[in-house]
Amino acid sequence: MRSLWVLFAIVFSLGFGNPSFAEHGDSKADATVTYMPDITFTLRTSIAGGKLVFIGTSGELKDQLNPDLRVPEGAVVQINLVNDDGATHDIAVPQFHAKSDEISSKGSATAIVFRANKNGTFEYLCTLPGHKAAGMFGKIIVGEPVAVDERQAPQIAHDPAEVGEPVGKREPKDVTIDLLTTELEARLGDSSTYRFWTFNNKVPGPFVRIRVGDNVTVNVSNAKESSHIHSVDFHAVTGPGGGADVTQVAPGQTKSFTFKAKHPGLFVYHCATPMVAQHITNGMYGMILVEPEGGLPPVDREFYVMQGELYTAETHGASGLQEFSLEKLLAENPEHIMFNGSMDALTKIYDMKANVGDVVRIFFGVGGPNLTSSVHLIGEIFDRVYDQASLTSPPLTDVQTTMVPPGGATMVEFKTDYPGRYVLVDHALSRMEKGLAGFLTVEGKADHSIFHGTED
Ligand SMILES: [Cu+2]
Repeated sequence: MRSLWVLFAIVFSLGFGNPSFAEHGDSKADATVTYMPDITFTLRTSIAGGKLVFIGTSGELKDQLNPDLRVPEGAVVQINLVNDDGATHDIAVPQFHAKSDEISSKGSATAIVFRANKNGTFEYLCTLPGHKAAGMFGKIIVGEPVAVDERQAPQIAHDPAEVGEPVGKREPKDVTIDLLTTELEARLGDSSTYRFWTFNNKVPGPFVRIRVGDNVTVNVSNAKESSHIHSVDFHAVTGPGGGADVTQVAPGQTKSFTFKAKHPGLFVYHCATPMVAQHITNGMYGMILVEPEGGLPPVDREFYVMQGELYTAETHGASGLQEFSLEKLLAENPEHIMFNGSMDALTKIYDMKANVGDVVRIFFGVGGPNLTSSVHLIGEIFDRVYDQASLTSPPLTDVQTTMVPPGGATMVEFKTDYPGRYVLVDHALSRMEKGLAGFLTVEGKADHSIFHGTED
């Protein structure tokens, strides 16, 4: 049925109260199609409050600016557009391949018709240059939001408890890191998906743990199903491009390099194929811990957390497959900001757990690509902050909030003293509204000398 409608944008001049349409030379359309739409909306163009807008003309939508258009899944939808301001406009719903003619004179009209054949939230807009930015866009909501079925939408969020094996007291040795770059549609939120690009099907990629002095061979394989070249730049590498110069890997191929880990520290790695910011935002980042001689001191719990942004055409909270927006990436205006790859990764999918009295260590990095994080754990104070992830400098002590730039990291440690739920945030707290939060649940006995409410 899709072929009957999705490329079937019909344009007409007037009289859309009782439309009768001719075919318009689309070879994919069925020549015998006649129809009545299941649902019709009429919008007019206008200038309101200095912005360009679509305005509803009848029923509940009357006089609403850029109204939400709600339709059942599978419905044939007609949107009429009447020019009411005398400027040139059109209307389009790109995800259903529907786009009208341009209309210029006041009173002229056009229309699009398409079948809303997938559930989700999509955009309608005027495609004339600058008009969307000036305000001409709204939402078309198809069906009820559906929960994303995990069998159809794999989970890419990285488990924060998967931190690899501490190196301990061993001598330097040869180590091999195998990275597979992939592109897959996966769960973004409960009712949304995104086409992520990953290392080893997780965001962030694997937490790599080696010792200073190790000779490390990195093999980067690009899945044959990929559509793009990928690569890797390890910030722990001394050498051209951190490895990216020699690992631009085409789909189905493998490239390798070997480096000596000269500096201990916690380092970010990421894909470095143009447009690098796009590869990073799509999920291609992770961290490598180069432990100092003798290894890091043991602690009770270790967690691996990375912050990243997604730039989608649809607004935060929309359902369905969310599409990448280059415009928003270049404006550094993300719709989603997340720990460990997807919405709710550290609030619903994984819970960081500890017991009262545990010493907890968090390896925290920012994939970004753009936002600096002001890392804060609500209700806790970091006993030690290894600022800028320098493991060879003495740590800062007794820190509330610490800053981590894109492509940077920190290591924080603290002893848990009191049970409860502690929330990891970026203290630029507007970002919490875009998904940025993680729970650390501490269990055990409450010591009321440390904290108590009036009812305790
Ligand atoms: Cu890439």
